Amino acid sequence: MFKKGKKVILIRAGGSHGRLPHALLSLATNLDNEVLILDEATPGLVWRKHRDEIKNAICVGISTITGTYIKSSLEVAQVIRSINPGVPLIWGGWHPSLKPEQTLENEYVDKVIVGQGEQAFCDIVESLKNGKKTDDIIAYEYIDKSKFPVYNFDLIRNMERYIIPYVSPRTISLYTQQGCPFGCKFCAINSVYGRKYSGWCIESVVDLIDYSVGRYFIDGVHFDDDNFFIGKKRALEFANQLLRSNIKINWSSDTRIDVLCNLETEEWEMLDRSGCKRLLVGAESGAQATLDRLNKGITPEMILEFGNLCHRFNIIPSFSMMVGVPGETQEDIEETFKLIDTFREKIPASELLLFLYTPYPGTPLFDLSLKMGFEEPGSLKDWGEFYLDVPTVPWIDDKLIERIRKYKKMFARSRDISLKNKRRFRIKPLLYIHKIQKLVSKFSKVENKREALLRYSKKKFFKTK
Ligand code: B12
Ligand code: SF4
Repeated sequence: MFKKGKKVILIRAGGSHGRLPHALLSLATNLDNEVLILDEATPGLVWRKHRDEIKNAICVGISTITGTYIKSSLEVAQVIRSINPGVPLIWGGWHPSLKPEQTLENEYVDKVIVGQGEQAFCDIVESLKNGKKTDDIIAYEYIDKSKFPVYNFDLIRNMERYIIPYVSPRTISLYTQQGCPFGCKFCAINSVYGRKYSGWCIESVVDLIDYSVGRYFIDGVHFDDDNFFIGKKRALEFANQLLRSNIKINWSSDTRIDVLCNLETEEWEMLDRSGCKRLLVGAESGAQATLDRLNKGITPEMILEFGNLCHRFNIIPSFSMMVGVPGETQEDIEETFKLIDTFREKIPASELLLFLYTPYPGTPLFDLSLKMGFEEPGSLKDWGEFYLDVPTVPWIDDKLIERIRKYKKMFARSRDISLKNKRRFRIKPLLYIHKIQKLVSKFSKVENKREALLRYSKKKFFKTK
């Protein structure tokens, strides 16, 4: 049996770009055990300071995506092992889900969880506590996300570091929906989640935002969701509830051009009024042939129409595009640069995220890339050297890389969407007490509710004075 005080440690290594460690928060909120979240993005994080907790840990969960995050995760795993050689290291997240067998071969990996980890991780921790054996690779069926509680932010320390600096002075990221029914051929999502998708109900999302406005004084939310507008009804319901609850925030999200082009004028107006300030879309290419290769289901004309609609309703269109897609001709690439020039000319508020095509495992274009001469990294360690700005495929040359660099400089990567008038966030104390009571009982699983209530109110009143 484990001694009291033993914790489950959850780690995200590498940078965060201000994003909340959504995976770790979701795992931690759903666990009954005491959890310590160690996010390497925390300035000044010193592993040695957590020596005792690491020495006594039940297990350590490590989350990673493909690329340099793996390198950082392996470095951290090494540190953990040097402190506690026997602690089980359980890996999860996109890369381990896409390459479970190869991940398991690494000496710093004891178990791999494929896909959603909330329930599987709970079960592993229980098994470890009871000394029961489990498989080394564990994959559960996709579980409806609305079955999991929304994040308990109290599980992370110092929320301030998750305020996305380049989006707005006080914007946080949320992840409220998982999975996507579309089938873009460069995207790994289907190979992990099938085409299933689900999310928290909008009421919980709005509650969490309301809570974060009161507690952390945020004035913006960015949705890291796979596709916030998948259910257009859900997204519009969100806008509507923000307006009805009179919550004044600005917000932005990822979405699809075809869905947005089908919105009615009144629906666009509602987005505008609710504080929608940026929509990030996978425009991908200016060439129809490439859009078809990627199975995007859009045309260059729709991309421009979307940009114009954003312009009309005061929303920043943020275009994510790529060049070097397998099979692309020089003419196709020229079409993309031409379209980017048009954004600059006609939609000056546009933002551009321009990428080199990179093959990710589990995607249909990955297999095609292999056939076209791409050499797949042979181990988990080698996947850690898979850099974004270095071409990974033989058909991308230095000239193209140079051109991308030049174009990137011409666009603002991210504009400020902050609310200028912070005074709106002053909250009436009496109303607020009632609200905190409701929210504390909802979110505070780990600490004495009365104490938490007092702590929150003190902080609140201190700041609003
Ligand atoms: C936010 C985000 C970022 C952020 C922050 C990343 C970070 N370190 O947290 C930033 C902006 C930095 C980023 C950058 C990039 N990203 Co990104 N990003 C995302 C996004 C939108 C959300 C990630 C997230 O927090 N998800 C929410 C959590 C709840 O889901 P989750 O991570 O999948 O976790 C679940 C399971 O995986 C599992 N799990 C996860 N970790 C663990 C750990 C344990 C122990 C266990 C048991 C289970 C477990 O359980 C969780 C709960 O269900 C995802 C899309 C997505 N659906 O996840 C893309 C995604 C992860 N990104 C992707 C890509 C490609 C990139 C970029 C290359 C994009 C680009 N072209 O610039 C860069 C990579 C930069 C680099 N250095 O290599 C791909 C990754 C594919 C892959 N093979 O890894 C994704 C999946 C997008 C996609 N649809 O293809 N990204
Ligand atoms: S790229 Fe976006 S729309 Fe396409 S499958 Fe992936 S998440 Fe869905």
